[in-house]
Amino acid sequence: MIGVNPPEDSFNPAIACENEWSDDFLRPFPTPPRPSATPALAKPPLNSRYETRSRQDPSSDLQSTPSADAEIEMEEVAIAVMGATGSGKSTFINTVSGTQTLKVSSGMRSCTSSVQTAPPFVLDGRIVTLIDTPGFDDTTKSDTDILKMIAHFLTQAYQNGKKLAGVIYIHRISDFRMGGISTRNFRMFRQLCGDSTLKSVVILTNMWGQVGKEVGEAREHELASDDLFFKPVLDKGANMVRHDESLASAHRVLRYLIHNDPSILQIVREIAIEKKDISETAAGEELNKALIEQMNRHKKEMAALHQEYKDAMEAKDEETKREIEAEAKKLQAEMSRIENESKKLLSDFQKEKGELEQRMKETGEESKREQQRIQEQYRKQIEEIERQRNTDTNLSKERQADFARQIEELRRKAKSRGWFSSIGRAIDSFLGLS
Ligand SMILES: Nc1nc2c(ncn2[C@@H]2O[C@H](COP(=O)(O)OP(=O)(O)OP(=O)(O)O)[C@@H](O)[C@H]2O)c(=O)[nH]1
Ligand SMILES: [Mg+2]
Repeated sequence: MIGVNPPEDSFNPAIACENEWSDDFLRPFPTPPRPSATPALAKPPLNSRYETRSRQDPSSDLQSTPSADAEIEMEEVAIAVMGATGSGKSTFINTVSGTQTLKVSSGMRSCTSSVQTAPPFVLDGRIVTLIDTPGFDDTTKSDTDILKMIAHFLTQAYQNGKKLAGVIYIHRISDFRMGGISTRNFRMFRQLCGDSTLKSVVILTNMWGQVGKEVGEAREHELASDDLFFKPVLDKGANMVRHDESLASAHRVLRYLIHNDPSILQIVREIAIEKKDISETAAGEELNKALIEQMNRHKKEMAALHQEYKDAMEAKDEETKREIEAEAKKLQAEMSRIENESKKLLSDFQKEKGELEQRMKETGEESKREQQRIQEQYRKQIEEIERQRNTDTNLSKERQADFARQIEELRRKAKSRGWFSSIGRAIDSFLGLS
């Protein structure tokens, strides 16, 4: 198996035809585990079965509107979404969380420059929070800053008992080739995750509408079978899944992960358990390697410029001299930037982490009071809806369902004001990045 096709012996065409995902686009892919009737308790194995939800029962397992009792039992899980700038991370999260909370880019500049979350939503009996992360090729922040932000966020989440069910890595199938930036992003991603958590990784390919079917499939095959691209992670248990922009497709992707046991990513293990500094982590070393490579390249370029300058002097070519001087200035600035990045990477991350925790403790009380105030507002709104519901004794089924939905929505909003929504901002302001 190359990670994109279902094992032949488990493929059941009859089931696939009953399924609303049985169109040509989705057929070649393994369907994630069927949600259990008691989702909070049962954990079906990954990829073990094919989806059998029939058209007669379309709402059976999509975003549910659980009763208050059911909500108490629901497990909360978080999933991190990573990938290059402009790959569609925020769009995917907005689609699946049913909000427009996260800004989506409209041009070449990076849009998401800090780690942030969308309001949680319910899927298959889990309360799911998706974590949006900036790509390592961000146009406004350095790779060191991005690495630190992600490392702080995930470490704090782990230490505060937040369960990470997995990671989605988004790749545009429309990309003509896996260029330098994509490769660098993916290398960093690998070092953040490590090998032992790859079963909790989904490589999501999107933007299928931008390429012809045959071209897309050929690229997908290459990505899945080349050692330079996704093959090594697929061999170690990651899944590669197509996303067609629809909500059903996004849910399908999430079902690969939400029933997983919590994963501890390599970066979190290294920092929170092994007490390493960021420069000693695999991701830190990878970044440092990239910085050294860049620096060496620029040194060679600078040496070549020196030679050209000498030649221009001998030839008394003033115009070329000026051009070379301008180019050398730019190169020098870039070399200084790399040097700064390197220094920042060597800064004492564990000390920084301790200070961040202290800062969060100090502001904790204040944000708790703010959260209580907001939750009180939501509680009052819920009471008002319940009062309306109880006043009218002849409510139609549709109206009752509508009230239940409104109540669930308010509960969801109240929850979204929780820990996740403030941690990203706290890290940004602590690192002086906001
Ligand atoms: N056709 C198509 N366009 C998409 C899809 N996902 C995102 N886009 C478009 O791609 C652009 C970038 O999307 P974003 O969601 O901002 O990407 P991002 O990965 O969050 O980008 P950064 O925040 O800059 O890292 C936007 O113009 C989106 O409308 C998709 O699945 N199909
Ligand atoms: Mg974004």
